[in-house]
Amino acid sequence: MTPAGPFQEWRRAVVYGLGVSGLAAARLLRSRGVAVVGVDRRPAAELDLGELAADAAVELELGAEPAAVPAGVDGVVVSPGVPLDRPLLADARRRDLPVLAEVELGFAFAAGPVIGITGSNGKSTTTALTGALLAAGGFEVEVCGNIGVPLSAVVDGAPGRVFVTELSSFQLETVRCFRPRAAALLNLSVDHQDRHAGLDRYLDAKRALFANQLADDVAVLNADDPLVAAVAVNARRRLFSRRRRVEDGCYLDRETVVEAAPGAAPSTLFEAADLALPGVHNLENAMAAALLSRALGAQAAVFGPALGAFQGLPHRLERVRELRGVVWYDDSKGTNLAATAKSLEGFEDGAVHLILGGRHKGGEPDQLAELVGRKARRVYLVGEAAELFGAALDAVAPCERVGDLARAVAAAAAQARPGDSVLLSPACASFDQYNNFAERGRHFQSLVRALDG
Ligand code: UMA
Repeated sequence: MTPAGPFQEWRRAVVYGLGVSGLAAARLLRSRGVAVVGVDRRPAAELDLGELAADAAVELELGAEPAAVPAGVDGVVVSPGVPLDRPLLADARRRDLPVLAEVELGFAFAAGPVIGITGSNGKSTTTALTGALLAAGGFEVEVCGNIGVPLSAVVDGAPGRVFVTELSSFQLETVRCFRPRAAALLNLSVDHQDRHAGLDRYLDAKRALFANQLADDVAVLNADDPLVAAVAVNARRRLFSRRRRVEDGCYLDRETVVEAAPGAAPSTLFEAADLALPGVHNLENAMAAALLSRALGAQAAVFGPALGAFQGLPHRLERVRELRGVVWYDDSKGTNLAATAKSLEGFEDGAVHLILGGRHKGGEPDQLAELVGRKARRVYLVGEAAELFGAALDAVAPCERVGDLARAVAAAAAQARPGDSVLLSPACASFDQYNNFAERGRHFQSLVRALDG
């Protein structure tokens, strides 16, 4: 197919960052005959280049990032984790070369409707939920984007599939033609300020999701979040609210989520009790997912059963097992202080055995002190940040420096009593002891499953 946007003119492109998204972008470009200059600060030994390493039309600049764009390049595809102030990107802008997100490239080749989902919290769950609702409605679906599988990696294949794409603010910073058929902004709170230098820049990135939509597209917005409700859109604006009726969108009426549309009688989308996932934030996520699915024509009758069957994503407050009255939870995705605080809030006071630590990502661990003091019966500290967290929390709860997950699981199993919960929600990255949060979560689950019944 002929790509939308600038790519049809490209003969040679820089792909900046050769992680998951850069590799997918490089492969998509190569499959369309575009030569690639792959740039990454990591050496080849740390990358998984596969067949690209032997491709004569792929040049590699590895181990150090060049400060200037090589001659004869038509544009740059940038990975979300590469900050836009890197010298090579500044040089590209100086020369008026396009610097485009990997999702922008993927979008240009997508032969089916694209749904875009962003927000500060709940993006991955809403993306997966939307995929589940559409699949229940009979659609062929690809669930992709920031959730883990790049859009560029799934666009080749049968036409007519729906691409349900999670978008981070990093990805949205460098979109240009990206036009989702339906898009949702779930909520906004201060996040990623290390990268965006101020809330305005962060909001601008989030707003970019709607910038290319036209009147026949759909924009789904959270009416209960003032910053989100104030976002201006060209598309049909559909609101979701737990607190008040809306004219176009959906709202909670006692325990029923009702759809409203101008000129149509209100009708039931689903019941709050249909959801398997706990918490009001998941009700909001489900409302957004239902409106996005309706935008593609899914029938509401399938929503209740699909929401009941959706058990959530791995490593996000995932219930692993109950053993002798103690419930074990894997929240390995809780990689910063705010995420761990949010997870802890849902637990009963004084009944949590909390496993914390790993590689510290910033912020003051004593932000957690009040909550840990209230919720935790005991804390088990692992990884590089054990001492940092211990110093902040020793005064509020008994803290054991156990070092690693195997010892944390053994210690918690010895201490926990019926009615308690054991929660791995580390508030830290995993990279000191694991390749990523998923590997850490899988290791935790295997240790917990191996405990004697
Ligand atoms: N690199 C450089 N120079 C730099 C920075 C990075 O060369 O200055 C290189 C690194 O050495 C590495 C590559 O760039 O080889 C990494 O690129 P990346 O950080 O963009 O990571 P990917 O592997 O491409 O994964 C990205 C997303 N990562 C980030 O946004 C940081 C993944 O989201 C996403 O799942 C994947 O694309 C597929 O779309 C992860 C994430 O943490 C889960 N997202 C953040 C979040 O959810 O909060 C935004």
